[in-house]
Amino acid sequence: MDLFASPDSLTPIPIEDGELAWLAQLPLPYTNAEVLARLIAETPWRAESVFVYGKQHLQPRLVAWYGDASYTYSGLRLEPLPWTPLLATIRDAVQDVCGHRFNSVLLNRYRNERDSMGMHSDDEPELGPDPIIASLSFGASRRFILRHKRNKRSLPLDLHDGSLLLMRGQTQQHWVHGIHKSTRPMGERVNLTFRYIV
Ligand SMILES: O=C(O)CCC(=O)C(=O)O
Ligand SMILES: [Mn+2]
Repeated sequence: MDLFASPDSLTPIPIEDGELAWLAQLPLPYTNAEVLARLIAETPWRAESVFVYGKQHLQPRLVAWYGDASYTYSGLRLEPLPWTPLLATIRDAVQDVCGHRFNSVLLNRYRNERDSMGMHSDDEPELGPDPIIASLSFGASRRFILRHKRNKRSLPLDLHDGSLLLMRGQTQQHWVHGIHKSTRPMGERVNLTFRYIV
């Protein structure tokens, strides 16, 4: 079955050298506002330092890592927290829509417009070749930029409250993505990227 062809689920976003699909609102047994408030309140958020080009930096966002396996990200080893009932419910809803299983989730909390994520690919060896990554957003809309590694073409996507973006196929091989800082005041946003650690 081609899950990308089902009209009541994900809509494909055509891009070269990759596969993207999108759903405006993931069906959940809670409102988006309830999920955002609970994720902010219940998560042991961490401000992590990472090594980039041999220098230590504090990441401009807060993070938490949940799941069944540890993960190395920009030289940072993250030991997972056990799934909470809320995160397990969300994971199951994401799995139903994507037709794919996930065993880990990285939570990123962007406190305001000054928080960001640098351009990168989710291509760590633990993710295996052609990883499938489901990105779910709550709270303030932020612009997610995809940029093709070779021809530098860029695709901006506004990821709004409750939306789900699926990246799969060769997307991580050929594209980088990230969230820029903004000068316009913005509220809190929490993004969850569901992954499968091999
Ligand atoms: O916050 C986002 O939308 C992007 C998150 C992301 O790229 C990541 O966690 O690897
Ligand atoms: Mn990413």
